[in-house]
Amino acid sequence: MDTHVNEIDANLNAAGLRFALLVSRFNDFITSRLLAGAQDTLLRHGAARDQLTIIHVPGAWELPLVAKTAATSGRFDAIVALGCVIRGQTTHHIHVGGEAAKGLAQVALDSNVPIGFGVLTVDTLEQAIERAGTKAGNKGAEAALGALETVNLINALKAG
Ligand code: INI
Repeated sequence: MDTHVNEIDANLNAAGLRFALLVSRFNDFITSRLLAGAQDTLLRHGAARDQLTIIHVPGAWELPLVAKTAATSGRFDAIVALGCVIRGQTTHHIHVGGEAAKGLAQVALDSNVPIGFGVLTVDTLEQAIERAGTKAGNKGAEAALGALETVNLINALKAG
């Protein structure tokens, strides 16, 4: 008997796709590197420069609301959310990081627009640097790749 397993494997072609890159000003020293990684990744996968829109937000706390506005605008196929939450003397960072993660997940589910999660939550500045283009890679680049694969996957699924 001739049986086969159906399989859908998305490509990583960014040509023709429109991306919003949301980047927090808070901890800009780190988030600017995450942005550079995300932008570079999308361009190297075929995105057109004029299809990338960089949107600056105050901090990780504001990412979900701005992501929701971008997602529901109809202007973007995918979003990449970039931020950096570093542990402080109080529990403030826990609330900021937790709400950013929860809010972004909710926005993606509600809007059907994929959101790459590039918000670092770390204990020290050194850990942030490690994840912003040094020994632990660049989480902005990873988030961009995640958003790209997901939008192509959703489009492939819809195409049947
Ligand atoms: N915003 C961040 O992006 N990272 C942080 O580490 C951070 N901490 O710890 O305070 C932070 N706070 C600012 C917050 O995101 C809002 O912009 C601010 O509260 C104004 O609403």
